[in-house]
Amino acid sequence: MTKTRSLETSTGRRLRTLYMWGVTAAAGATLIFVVVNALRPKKPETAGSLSALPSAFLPTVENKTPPQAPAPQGPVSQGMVWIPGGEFSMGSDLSGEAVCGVPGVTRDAQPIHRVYVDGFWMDATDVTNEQFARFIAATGYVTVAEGTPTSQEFPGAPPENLVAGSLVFTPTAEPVPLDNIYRWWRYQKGANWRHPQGPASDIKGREKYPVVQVAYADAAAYAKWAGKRLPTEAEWEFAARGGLTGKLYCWGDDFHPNDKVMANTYQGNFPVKDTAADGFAGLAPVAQFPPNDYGLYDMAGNAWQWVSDWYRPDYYSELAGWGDVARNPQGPATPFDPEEPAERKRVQKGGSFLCTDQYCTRYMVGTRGKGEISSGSNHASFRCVVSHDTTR
Ligand SMILES: [Ca+2]
Repeated sequence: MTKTRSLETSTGRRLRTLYMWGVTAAAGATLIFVVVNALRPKKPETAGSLSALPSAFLPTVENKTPPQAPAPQGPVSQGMVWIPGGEFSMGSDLSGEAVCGVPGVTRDAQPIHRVYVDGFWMDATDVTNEQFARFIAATGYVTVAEGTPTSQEFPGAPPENLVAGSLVFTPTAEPVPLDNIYRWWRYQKGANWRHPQGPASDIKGREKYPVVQVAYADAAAYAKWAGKRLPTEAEWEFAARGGLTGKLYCWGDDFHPNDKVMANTYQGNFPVKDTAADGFAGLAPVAQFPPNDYGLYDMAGNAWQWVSDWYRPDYYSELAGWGDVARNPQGPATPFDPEEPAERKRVQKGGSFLCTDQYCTRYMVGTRGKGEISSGSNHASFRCVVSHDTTR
């Protein structure tokens, strides 16, 4: 089970399976073994050492071609911003890894490799609860977390355990070893986008918060309804870098430039007490911090964002191995996470309000997260894009 490395990604199906079988408490030895193993820095799976691979960031070269049509107007009025596309260096280098409290966590974002993406339009913020509510009202769509798991999905599970729900972060009462995510994640009956923490919670007054508890299929369904699509990982990272070259964060190399807070992350002793020194304990409404140079908000922290690429930790090595610029990469053909070979995962980007330098640090712009596709959680959301060509 991956879980420590993917603390900030949705991990639900496996957790759900454990819950269904009522063996959560017994997950013990195997889980810890796997998690500890996951924490151990690993050699890359491709031939050669990381140090032998190209690792320099080369300048971002933006396209000069302006958009051929105004920003698209769909069933949601949210503003989209123009991302010019162009050529850039993608990934995270060893200096980025050194910032992270858990060595090896960012290894799947190496090596740095050269990528080109076409220009496109992108939502300036994550999709909000009020926007998602419009989609639900218009279509009657039922999200994955609202559906009752079936005995076909979970053969052998006791019927009383086949209940709808999703993953919810729960602070611990006191400091705990960071080797088992089940200490702070739980499967919560009745948790879904309308009740992000479970039935006792709701989204009244949270209209401008990112929608959470969305599985990949939910995000993709929304995007289709809105006449948009989910970004590729390369598009997302080009956009997040805002035209800058090789910076640690969307805004530069200083996490707090001039003592300014730039993103909603976690302060304090994880996972006991978030001190909210940045103004927010838990999720924040969208656009509470400065946008990047393309006008995009919250491309670091607050909520993870689904992108359309399947997850494989060796994908960057594959692209780098081509020895040429990867043009509009769409991700690997199939998913594979050696830490959880049976799970099908898509990439998530940006980190969340749970990211901390104690642990995951994946609010760094070149890093990667991953999420099992049928799982939502209360710290994962998404935003959409529209291709250049479709706006003509
Ligand atoms: Ca915070």
